[in-house]
Amino acid sequence: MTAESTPGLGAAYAATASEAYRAALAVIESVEPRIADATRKELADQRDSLKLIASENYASPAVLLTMGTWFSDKYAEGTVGHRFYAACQNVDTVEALAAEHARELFGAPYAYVQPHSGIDANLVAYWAILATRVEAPGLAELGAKHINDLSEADWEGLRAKLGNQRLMGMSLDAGGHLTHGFRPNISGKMFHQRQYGTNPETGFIDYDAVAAAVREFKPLILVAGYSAYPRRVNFAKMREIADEVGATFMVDMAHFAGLVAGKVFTGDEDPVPHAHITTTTTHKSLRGPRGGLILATEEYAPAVDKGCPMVLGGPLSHVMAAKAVALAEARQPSFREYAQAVADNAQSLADGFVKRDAGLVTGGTDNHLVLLDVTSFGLTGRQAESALLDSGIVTNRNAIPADPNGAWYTSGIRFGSPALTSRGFGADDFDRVAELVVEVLKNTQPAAGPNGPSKAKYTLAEGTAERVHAAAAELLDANPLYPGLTL
Ligand code: DSN
Repeated sequence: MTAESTPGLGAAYAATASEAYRAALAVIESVEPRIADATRKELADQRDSLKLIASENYASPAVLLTMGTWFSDKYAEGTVGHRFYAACQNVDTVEALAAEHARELFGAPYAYVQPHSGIDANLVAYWAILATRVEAPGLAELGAKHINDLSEADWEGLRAKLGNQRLMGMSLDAGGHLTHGFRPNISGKMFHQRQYGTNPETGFIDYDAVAAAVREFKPLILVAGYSAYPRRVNFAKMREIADEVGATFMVDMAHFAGLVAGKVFTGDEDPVPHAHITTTTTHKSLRGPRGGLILATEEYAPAVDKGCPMVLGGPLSHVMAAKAVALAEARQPSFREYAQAVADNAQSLADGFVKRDAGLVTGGTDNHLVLLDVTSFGLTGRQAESALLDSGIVTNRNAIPADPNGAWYTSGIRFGSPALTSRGFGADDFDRVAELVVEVLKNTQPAAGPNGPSKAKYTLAEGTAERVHAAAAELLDANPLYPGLTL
């Protein structure tokens, strides 16, 4: 796998893209030179660092350029063929194409491409489920067609029912996402919530324990999916668990959508045939523009279709256009090679840590991410993240199950393979990355602050940052980002 064979990222369009970016930056420069400057610096920084944030990637120039057009200037509330604004014929073309690519790519009966982010997608999904499972039957019971026809008292009764439903998702420290019912998030406030964790011994999902918790709590919605769980999920089994109590089964595949699109996750590991609703972002392993996407069964499609203006502000038509381009790229056969390389490279990174005695949550990975327990180096996640950044390695600190340092300082560092795989990094390169990470962490010591021990302060042995920077530069030079693109 090289950047050349990664759809849209090779040098084929480098000359044209260079011209386009040079012209765009000259126009920006004439209005606000500091923004042009920051834009150039951002490319340089992304080119010059080992980007290992599991939720990030590099979109192709075709995807990026698609976002900079006049579609940004158009209001288009509503959906294809049913807008609250006039003159949406070209937005209709864009939205219909993006949805068609999404349906074909994921084999879903229905796709909604308007969500601005993953959180928005989850909120639209929750409200679509509430509308389908609570509001519609409530209206039928009251013999009304529309909520505007209800008396004040009946409306208050229905509102109370909407606000009295149950949601169960994976807990944040086990690797779930904020929007899966974490109390401080709106999802934890909208619903009565309970969370399932992982087996404290192994770190893996214990399906029998999930089934027992679901039987006891009887949620309206069971959510699967994760942001920091380094293992695959059996979605067929999760659907059976949901069916037992009549729960709607929702999967948030934001992190691993690229592995689903690239057919690395198939059968029981492909959420789309098993979930009633599947949500995702489009910018992580799927390698599209920053945004969200929802796939649904026919039963939930009409309610999801009302996402804007029910939950969402006006659709970002320029981003929907870029989603269409990215989804077209993901439908190319070479995207499957990319997705397989993402999984193989994460495996190589995990093996590289294990053979160097670094502790991993669950002992390894079989998806695109690795969760390193940095207590084995005597560090907090915050100290490790900062020392790695000093050495040109960009990661993010992350809680581990039952984290003794809480969600701010944490005890873990999360690594992902999607971005560097897009640059063409292979298994040997990822082993070298593991070596460099371990070198930094072994040379990092916790330090005291003015008031005693600190969870943030650290010292890095002299020369480490320079040595690791130089070694990282060799890897980066061998696998250039946007080869041939010059500003
Ligand atoms: N920010 C995403 C992540 O890093 O996993 C989830 O919201």
